[in-house]
Amino acid sequence: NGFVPGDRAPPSLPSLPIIGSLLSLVSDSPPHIFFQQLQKKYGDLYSLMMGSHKILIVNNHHHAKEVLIKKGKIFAGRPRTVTTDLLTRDGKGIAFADYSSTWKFHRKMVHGALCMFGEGSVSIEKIISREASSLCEMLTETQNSAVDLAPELTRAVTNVVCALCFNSSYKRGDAEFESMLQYSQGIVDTVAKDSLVDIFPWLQIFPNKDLRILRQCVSIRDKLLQKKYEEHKVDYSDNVQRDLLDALLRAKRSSENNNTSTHDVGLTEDHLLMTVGDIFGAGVETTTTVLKWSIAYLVHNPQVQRKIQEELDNKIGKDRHPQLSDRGNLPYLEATIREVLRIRPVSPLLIPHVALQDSSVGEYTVQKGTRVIINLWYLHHDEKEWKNPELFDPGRFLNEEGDGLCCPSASYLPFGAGVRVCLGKALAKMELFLFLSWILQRFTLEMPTGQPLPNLQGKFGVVLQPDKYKVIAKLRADGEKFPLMQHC
Ligand code: HEM
Ligand code: PLO
Repeated sequence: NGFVPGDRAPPSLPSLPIIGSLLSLVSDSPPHIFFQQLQKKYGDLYSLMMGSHKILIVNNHHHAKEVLIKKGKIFAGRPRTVTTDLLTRDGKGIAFADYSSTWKFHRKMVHGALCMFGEGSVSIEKIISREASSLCEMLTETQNSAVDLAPELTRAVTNVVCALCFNSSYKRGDAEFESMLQYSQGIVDTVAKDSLVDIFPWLQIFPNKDLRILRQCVSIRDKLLQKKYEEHKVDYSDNVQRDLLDALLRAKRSSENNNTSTHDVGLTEDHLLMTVGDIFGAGVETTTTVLKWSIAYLVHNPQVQRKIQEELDNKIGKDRHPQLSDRGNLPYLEATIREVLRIRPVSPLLIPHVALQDSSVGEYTVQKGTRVIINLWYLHHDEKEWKNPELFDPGRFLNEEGDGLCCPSASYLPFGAGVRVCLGKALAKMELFLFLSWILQRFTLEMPTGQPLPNLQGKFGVVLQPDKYKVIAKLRADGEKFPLMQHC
C-alpha cells in the first residue's frame, strides 16, 4: 500500500503546553506501571512530552532490540539532566555519560581492569568467597533472632567491589561504611527519577528538598572518593596494579608521559573519580538489591528454597563450600536467580537512551535528540510472552526434564543489551550465585512468627528497591559441622 517503514510519527499522548505530559500530575502509579497501563491505550510504541523533551516509550522486545542492538550506536546517547550532572560532574564517568570517545575509553579501561581480576578466575572467586564466609559467620551469631539482613548483605557486596576498586574492605561498624550506606541511599532516592528539576531545569532556582539532599550526599561521596584517590597516589607504582583505581592512574600517567593531550579521552582527576564512583555505586546498589529481592521471594516461597537446598545437598553436599565451577550443576538455583531478575528487574526502565541522529523504530520515525525509554518492566511482565507474569516460578527457566536451563521468551533483558549493556553483568552473576549458594547451603530463611511477609511491590527509583523486612536465618541440620573457610 505504498507504506515506507519509518515515515510516520508514533502515537503521542496529548500534552499541555509547557508542562508537557508531566507524569506525576496524571498518575499515582510509579512510571514503569503507568507506562504499562498506557500501552493498553496507545500500543507498544508511543511518545510523550516531558517539558520540552520528546520521549519515546518502548513496550515490546522486538523494538527494544532494534533500539539496543540493531541500531545500538544510533541510540547510544544519554540525556543530560540536572540530577545526573550533579552526581557525575556534568556527565563524566560511564553510566550517565553521553556517547563519546571518552565514554568508550573509560568503558574499555574498566572492562580491562575487571578482566585483570579474571572473570571466573580464582582471585575474584576468592574475594567473593571470603565475604560469603564472613557473612555466614555473622548469620550464625544472629541465629534465631529476627534481623534486617540488609546492612550485612550490603557490607558483603560492598567489600567485593571495594576490593576491586580500592583494594580495601570494611569491618562491621566502620564509620566510613555507615556514612556510605547513608549517602548512597540518599542518592538512590533522588537521582535520575525524572523529577521536576530534570524536566524543568529552571526550577533549580527555587529551594528543593530532594536537590538539597542530593547535593549533600554527593558531597560526602566525593570526599570518600577523593580520599581513596589521594591514598592511591601516594603508594602508586608502575609495577603493580592492585585495583581499578591503580589501572586508571596508570592510564593517566602514561598519557601524560606520552605528552598526548589528556583532554582527548578524558583523564583528568574528575574523570577518574567519576568512573570509579560509577563502578563503586553500581557495584554496591545493584547486587545488594537483587539479594534483598531474592530473600524476600524465598521466604514467600519456601518450596523454592527447599528445592534449591535439595539441589545443593545432592550436587555439593555438606563437606565443602560451593564454587563457581558448580554453577553448571545447579540449574534450579540459576533458574531462581533468573526469575528474580525477571520479576523485579533492578532497573525497570534501564537508563534512558538518546537518538544521536534521525532514525526509526518499527514503522515510526524518531527524531534526533528523542529520549528512548525501554520499559523493561513491561517486557518482563508481557502476558503474550510469560504465563502468569506476576507468579514467581523459577521452573519457567528449566527445560522439560527439569535438569537444564532454557529461555522461555526473548522478552528478557535484565542487563540491557548492545553497546550500553551492563558492564558488571559477569561480576553480578558470580556474586549472586556464590552468596546465595553459601547462605542456602547452611541456613534456612524464615519469617519471624506473627510478622507479615515482605512487601513485594518495590519502591521505584534509579533502582527498584524492596521495603525493609526482617527474617530469621536458621542453621540447617548438620550446619554446625560446616568447615570454616580457610582464609586466603
Ligand atoms: C548499566 C543492570 C550490576 C555496572 C546497566 C543497565 C542495566 C544494568 C539494566 C542499563 C543498560 C542500558 O541503559 O541500556 C544490572 C543488574 C545488575 C547490575 C540487573 C545486578 C544484578 C552491575 C554491577 C556493576 C554494574 C555489579 C559494576 C561493576 C554498570 C555500568 C553501567 C550499567 C557501569 C553503565 C553502562 C553504560 O552506560 O555504558 N546495568 N547491573 N552493573 N551497569 Fe549494571
Ligand atoms: C547508586 C548510588 C551511588 O551512590 C551512585 C550510583 C552510581 C552508579 C549508578 C547507581 C548509583 C545506581 C544503579 C546504576 C548505577 C550505574 C548503572 C546502574 C544506575 C546511582 C544501573 C542499574 O543501571
